[in-house]
Amino acid sequence: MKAIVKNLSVLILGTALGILILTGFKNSNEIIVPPTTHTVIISQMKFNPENLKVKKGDKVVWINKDIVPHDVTEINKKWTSGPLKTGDKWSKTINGNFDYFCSIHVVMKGSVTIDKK
Ligand SMILES: [Cu+2]
Repeated sequence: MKAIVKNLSVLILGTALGILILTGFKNSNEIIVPPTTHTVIISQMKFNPENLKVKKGDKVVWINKDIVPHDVTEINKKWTSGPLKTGDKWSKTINGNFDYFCSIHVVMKGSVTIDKK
């Protein structure tokens, strides 16, 4: 009976230590994750994906694969990519949420949101 109690306490202590170590590693990993580059394809008069979730500091590249020019313009026109011809790319580092549209074809809309998870 004493042996069972002893084994049980070793098991519990071991599990607790394991959780601490794993949690520690997880946290240090989150700090050193490098920024990701996300791609939004402009095709058939649409931004794809339309609504993109990123981490703060990530980069987004828009690529125009349509046969007509498009642009990426902040919804209140705070900034714009300027016209992007077929095959043109434009990128931005993301530090806040925004909605955007194409000022040439105003029905084309998209958003970038920082996912705080
Ligand atoms: Cu357009």
